[in-house]
Amino acid sequence: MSPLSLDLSPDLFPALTEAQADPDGPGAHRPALRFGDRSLTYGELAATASPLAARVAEAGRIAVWATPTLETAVAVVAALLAGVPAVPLNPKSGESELGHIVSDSAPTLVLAAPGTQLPPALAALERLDIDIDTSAPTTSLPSPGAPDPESPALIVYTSGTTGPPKGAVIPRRAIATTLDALADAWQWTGDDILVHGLPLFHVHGLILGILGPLRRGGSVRHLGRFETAGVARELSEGATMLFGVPTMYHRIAETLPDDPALAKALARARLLVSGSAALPVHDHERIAQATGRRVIERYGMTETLMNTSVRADGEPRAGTVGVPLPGVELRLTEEDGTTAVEAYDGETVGEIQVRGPNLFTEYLNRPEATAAAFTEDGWFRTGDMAVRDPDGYVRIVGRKATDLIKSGGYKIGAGEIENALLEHPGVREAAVTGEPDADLGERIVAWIVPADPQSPPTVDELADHVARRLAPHKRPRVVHHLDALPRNDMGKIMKRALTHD
Ligand code: MCA
Ligand code: AMP
Repeated sequence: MSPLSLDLSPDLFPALTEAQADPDGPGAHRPALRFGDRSLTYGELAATASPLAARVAEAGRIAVWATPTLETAVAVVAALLAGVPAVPLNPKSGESELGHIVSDSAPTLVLAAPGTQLPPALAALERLDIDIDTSAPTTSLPSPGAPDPESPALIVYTSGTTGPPKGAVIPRRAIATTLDALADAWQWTGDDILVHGLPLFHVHGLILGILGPLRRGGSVRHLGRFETAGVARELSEGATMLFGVPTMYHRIAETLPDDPALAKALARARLLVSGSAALPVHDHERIAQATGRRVIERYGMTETLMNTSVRADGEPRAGTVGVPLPGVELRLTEEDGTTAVEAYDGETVGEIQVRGPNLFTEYLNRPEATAAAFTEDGWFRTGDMAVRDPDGYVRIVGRKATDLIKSGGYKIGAGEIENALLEHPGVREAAVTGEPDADLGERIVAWIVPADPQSPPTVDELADHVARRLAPHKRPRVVHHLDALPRNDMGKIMKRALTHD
């Protein structure tokens, strides 16, 4: 069989293409992916992903059971080689969330690691095992041709304030653009070795954390699950960059006083990057003090990929997300959502709006939601509120919607949890809020009016109920029982009045 020759335009993974074209060349022997004791070089990745790409090439859309494993990385690379859109599924998603995602995105196939048991919600889908066989001959695809840069690469589900999650359609162009902009900001090259333990069904872990190193021709070592010991080990064994959400850096900051090896390992890193939520200044300072290194923050969103970052050659100022990335237009707007705030004074607050080739194309099957997300002249409304320092550094100060909660770096809509709680027989009324949490950033709090005040459902019961229906990270951590929810004259729940004591 002839080797797979796909002219990706723009070629998402030049190092992979090169390894395919010259399987005996030095590029083919460079490390690409490592998960625990399993790893693939670029040549091996090409050998295992290209036959899989050929098998999925005719599928309209595929789902990937996105466990934190080598199989997930190979499946997503195969989908991208084939030009077939992939929907990464959270393997901890509950029945109701999975059911929604599958019916909304209508994949024709689900790819999963061999031996994985899939839940009933996926039973109707044809299953394809992701076999990692590096001895397989590379295969040519039936209809190669360069996939259109505007064509969908990934559909990533993200929560809104109300209703079930929406599928953000992310084109190939946005992935290439955002990764190249980050390469510029971070001086990220093929010599970098990234370490992280992020989940692989979101932008941070999958696009930045797996596709990022592959686009540069570098490598990634995934921890399987986040642990400070794994971070210390990899950074002391040659890894140069660490990606994490603030909860991970908080746990690092907590561990540092008793773990000199972790401090030493972090001190060796070229770049420590935090994102997905704000890293509190206290954690920034504790890490800087123990390691002599400053964590830098970048700011992004599922719909926009990355918008700003502190640059590797810039000043790492705690509490800011840096400056707009190359190619990203960023403005702050007044309350009306269209008048631009001109001030760079560190105090005038406006909503962040962005424009550029890093943006998604649409919410799948949701034209009204897509239209509402953009201004008439094409700015995407992020809902994040910020100020700009005189030198252009952006500081995020809050968000427009109080019904969006960021917990552990996951965005969670209060509405979907309220709906799930209302399906519990012991719940008559429910409201959900977020409250500050040193570890998670925010924790989910449920305020419920029990159906039977004599035997209200317990926090564990409601947490299990939400975890089973939606996902464990959406479970309430605290439950308050009330006789009635505070409502205004219109009957709307007044969440600001929900405070204990
Ligand atoms: C506990 N567990 C349960 C229950 N209670 N499972 C089922 N039912 C229950 N009632 C399980 C959990 O599943 C988990 O299992 C374990 O107990 C501990 O759970 P938890 O305390 O919730 O979390 P954690 O393991 O301590 O996780 C903290 C974390 C995690 C590692 C920081 O939150 C995380 O990975 N966050 C990353 C989020 C992220 O990548 N966001 C990016 C999206 P087990 O131990 O088996 O796991 S934002 C994005 O992409 C934009 C573009 C951006 O800017 O980056
Ligand atoms: P998601 O929709 O899950 O992709 O989350 C996107 C949201 O995460 C953004 O709208 C911000 O509110 C938040 N976010 C991401 N990075 C940062 C950061 N470095 N600092 C503060 N908030 C952030």
